[in-house]
Amino acid sequence: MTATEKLSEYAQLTERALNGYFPLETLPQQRTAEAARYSLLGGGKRLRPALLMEFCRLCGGSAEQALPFACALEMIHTYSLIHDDLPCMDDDDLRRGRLTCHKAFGEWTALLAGDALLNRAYEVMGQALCDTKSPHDAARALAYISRCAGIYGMIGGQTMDLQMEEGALESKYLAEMVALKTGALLSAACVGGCLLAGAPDILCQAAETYARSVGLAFQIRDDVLDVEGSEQVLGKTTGSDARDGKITYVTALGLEGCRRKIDELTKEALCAAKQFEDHDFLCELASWLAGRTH
Ligand code: GRG
Repeated sequence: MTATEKLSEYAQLTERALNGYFPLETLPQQRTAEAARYSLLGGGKRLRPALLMEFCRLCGGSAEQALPFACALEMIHTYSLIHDDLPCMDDDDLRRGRLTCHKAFGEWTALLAGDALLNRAYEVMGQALCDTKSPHDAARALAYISRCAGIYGMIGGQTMDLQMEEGALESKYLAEMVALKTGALLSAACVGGCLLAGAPDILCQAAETYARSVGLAFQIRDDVLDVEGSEQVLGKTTGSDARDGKITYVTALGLEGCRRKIDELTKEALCAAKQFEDHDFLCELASWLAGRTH
C-alpha cells in the first residue's frame, strides 16, 4: 500500500468518527453546530490524526485506542484554521476548497464554531481517559497535546507570527515561530501517539525529531506553495504572504534555498523514522509531503 493510500485509509477512519462527534441534528443552537461541522467535515488531508494513530501503532498500541485523540487533534487543528481565517487574523475567503467558515456563516458564528471544536476536543479526550485501561498513558498524552496547542505551542507561534507581521518581533525568530505555529501540532500527533502507547523516552525523542523536521519542511513547502501553487489544487487563496508583506522562508531563503532546506529536513526526518521498526509509511509520508501540491 502506498503512503497516500494509507493516509486515505486513516482519513476515512477519522472522518467516520468525526461524523459521530458532530452529528447532523436539530438543535436550538444549530447555527454554531452546523458551522463547526461544515469546517470539520469539509476536506483536509487528516495528516495529524494519521500520524497520531501510526505512532501509537508503531509503539505497540492500536489505531482504535488512538482514534479519540486523533479526532480531538483534528478538531483543534480545524478550530485554529477557522480562527486564523478571521478578518482580525489572516482574513481569508477560501479554505479546503470552500468558503471560509466566517464567509459562509458570519463572524460570530465562526468564532463560536472554533471555540466549540476546541472544547469538544477536550471533552472527547477526557472521556477517552475515563474509558481507557491505561489512564496514566492517556493522561500523559492529553497533557502533552494540550501544551502543544497552547501558549507554549501553536497559540504561542500564532502570536509570534502576528507580532512579526506588525513589525513588533524581529525576523530572527522565524524558525522559532514556525516550530511553534506549525511544528507543535505535528509534535502533538507524533509524540502524543507514542505516549498513548506507553513508549519509552528514546522513541518519544525520535518521534519529536521526526515531527520537528517534517513540521519545518511542511511550513517551508507551504510558503513555496503560496508563491507557485495552484489555488484550485490547494483550495485556498495563494499570494497572500506577498500581499501582506510577510516574512516567510521564501523571503528569507529564496525558492531554490527553500528546496534545498526541504531536502535537508526530509533526510533528517527519514533518519529519525528509521528508529522505528516498521517505518515505511513514515518515510514515504515525509518524502510525499516534501513535494506536496496541496
Ligand atoms: C488561530 C490559534 C490559532 C492558530 C492558527 C493553523 C494556524 C495557526 C494558521 C494557519 C496558517 C498556516 C500557514 C499554518 C501553518 C500550518 C499549516 C500549513 C496548516 C494547514 O495544514 P494542512 O495543510 O491543512 O494540514 P488541511 O486542510 O489539509 O488539514
